[in-house]
Formats: sequence, C-alpha cells, structure tokens
Amino acid sequence: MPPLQGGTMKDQQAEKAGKALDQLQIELPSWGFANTGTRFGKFIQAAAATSIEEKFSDAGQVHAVTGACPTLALHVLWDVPEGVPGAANVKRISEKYGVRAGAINPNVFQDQEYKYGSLGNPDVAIRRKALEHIRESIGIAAALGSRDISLWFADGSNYPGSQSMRRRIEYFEDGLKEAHASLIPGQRMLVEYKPFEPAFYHTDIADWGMALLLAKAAGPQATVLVDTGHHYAAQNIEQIVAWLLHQGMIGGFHFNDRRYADDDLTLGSIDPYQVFRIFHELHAYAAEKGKAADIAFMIDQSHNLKGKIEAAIQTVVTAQELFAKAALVDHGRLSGLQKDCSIVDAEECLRGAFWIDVRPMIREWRRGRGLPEDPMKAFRESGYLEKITRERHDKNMGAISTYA
Ligand code: RM4
Ligand code: MN
Ligand code: MN
Repeated sequence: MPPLQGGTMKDQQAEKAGKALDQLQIELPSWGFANTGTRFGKFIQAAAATSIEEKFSDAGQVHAVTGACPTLALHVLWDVPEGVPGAANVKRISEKYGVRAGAINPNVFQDQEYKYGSLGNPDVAIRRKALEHIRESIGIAAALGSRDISLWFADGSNYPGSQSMRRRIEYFEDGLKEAHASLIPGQRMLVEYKPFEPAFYHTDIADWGMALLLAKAAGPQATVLVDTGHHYAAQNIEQIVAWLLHQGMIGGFHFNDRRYADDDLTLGSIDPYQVFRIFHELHAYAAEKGKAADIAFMIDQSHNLKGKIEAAIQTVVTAQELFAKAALVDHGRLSGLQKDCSIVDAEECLRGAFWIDVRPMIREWRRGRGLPEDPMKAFRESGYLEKITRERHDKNMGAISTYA
C-alpha cells in the first residue's frame, strides 16, 4: 500500500486504528467482579465484590484506566433483587462511581420453579412467573435508562421424549411476543442462544437460527445476541455474524473465549484470529454501508483463577488490539481481490493486518486522550487492589466455597 500524500503509511494506520478505538465501548458484567465458581466449588478471592456498590466501584476502576467501559451489565436477581424500587439506589451508586447501568439481564433459571424451564415450561403458571419477571426487568431497564434487555434461557431437557420440543417453540414465541409488548420505544430485547448446558439433550434456543426466528417472531425491537463461547468447536462464528449483519439482526455480543465448551475464558486467549475475523466482518460492513451496525459489545466472563479486575482490564485491552488490527484491513483492495478470485493475495490482505503490531498506535491513542499508556500498570500502581483486599477480606473468606 503506497503512502498517500501528507502522511506515512504508519500515520494513516494510526489514524484508522484511533478512529476505530474511538467507537469501541465495552460493557463490563457485574457478575465478573463477584466470586463465582465451577460445578465443583468456588475458589474465593479476598478482593471480590460483595455488593452492587462494590461491583460499580470495581467497574469504575476498569473504566478509569481504559476509558472504554462506561457501562455495567446487571443481573436482576443478583444485583437488583428488590425489582423496580431498587432502581433508585442503583442510580445513586452509578452516579457515584461514574459508570452507567448497561444491559439488564433477567434471571429465569435460578428459582426452584424453573427446574423444567421458564418460558418453555409446560406449566402455564411457571411460564407466567417467568414472563412477569422479564416484564419487571424491562421496568428496571426503563427506570435506569438502560436500552437493552438481555435474555438468556437455561430451558431445555435432558432426555429424548421427555418434552415436546415443538410445543415449547410455541410457548417461547408467545412469551417473547408478550414480553416484547412491554418494551418502551428505544428499548431492545436481545435473544441469546447456547447449544447445551445446563440442558444436555435439547436446549430451546440452541443456535443463532432459532434465536433469529424467535427474535423475528417477538417483534421489531428484538435482535440476536452472539456469545462467542456459545458454539460448537468447529463453528464459523464470523459467518454467523455476516448473516446477522445482512439481516439487520445482530444486537450484541458477549465476549469471551473457549477451548472446549462455555469456558468463559479471556477474549482472544485461545484464538485471537477468530476474534479478529469477527471484527473484520463488522468493519467490512461499516466500510461498505458507510455506517457501523448498532451493536452492544459486552463481556461475559467469570474468572476463578485470575484477579477479577485485572482480567477485565486484560480483556478490554485485547479487544482494543484486535479491533484496531481488523480496522487496518484495506477494504477497497480486498474487495477487488475477492472479485478477481486472487485467493492468496486476498487472504494475505486480511492476514497481513492481523500481524501488524498495533500496540504502539494504541499507546499513542491513549496518550492523546489523557489515559494511562499501560492500563494494567496504572491499575497495579493505584493501590486499589490492596485497599479492597483489606476491606473485603473477612467478608469473602467467611463465604461458603463448596456446593455440597
Ligand atoms: C450463560 C450465558 C448468559 C449468562 C448466564 C449466567 O452461559 O452466557 O449470558 O447470563 O450464563
Ligand atoms: Mn452470555
Ligand atoms: Mn455462557
């Protein structure tokens, strides 16, 4: 690529990367700051957040060093168990720490009644209970000024013949339609899919096709949420993203990485090229249409081994690096090469961007915005971790770490 007048190729790349980074805001998950575990037990961290206030405080630290995380996704039962009346307190805390409430996640999987499902349950009374909870969540979102209601369902069955999969499609269509009717203008409903777990025979919303059809059935404010960890190992996720972009139906991402199943590992830790390819689809779409798709970028990870705040910072930095790299693909040149079926050159055009070291450009971008060049170092030097470790130690260490 020959340099254009008025700037070296490096300058142009830095400008492109910077423009992309200006647009990348990443939502943190409240549950990513609390102690969580595996099926076998919890490893308690002394510094983990023990309240909604501490979650906002921790998120504020990630935002302070990255400048990229102005919102925090909330899980209703874990964060706002009082329902709509609890919204005022969340608002107060959110203002105190300079982080807004993001997507509201209803919880229709934790209560005993949901053993055989929520919106897909054969018992109409339980379907109603789930619907009422989703409506309450929509009310919380309205009270907090949150745009997105993020829906994930654990619904499914473990044994062939034990449930009517087809009947449950109807229950889901009806329930989502009714929930959609409670949305206020401007709100969105994001429908998440996942192939298995906790159900191991059938999951009611198992893949993007099912999520897409249900979102379409629900109404115009419903779209699909792609959790990068919710696919089978060989799945081409960027192709799913391409399809959803084409349909105007991609509303959000849950970022994480995986090696085997829904591992919730740090984004890009296992396969950074996969994340790059997803970002490339988004940038290529924006270049072609002159406008980026309206997508909520959210993290959905829970770390047992890494420190929670450090893991969040590492994820945001990784997302920025891969997003910036993907922004450096020469779309004009690539589309010419694709037309000519110049396979090797087209592939190299894409792959070449992946290998550009964007870190110096990102440091520069941070400097220009008054942010620390190295967010992790800035966090470690802040003394915050030592402070919360002292303050929260006793509370966390008294927690139960076994599920037995
Ligand atoms: C699921 C899914 C959802 C999350 C629940 C708790 O695996 O990723 O987004 O809310 O876990
Ligand atoms: Mn998720
Ligand atoms: Mn998940």
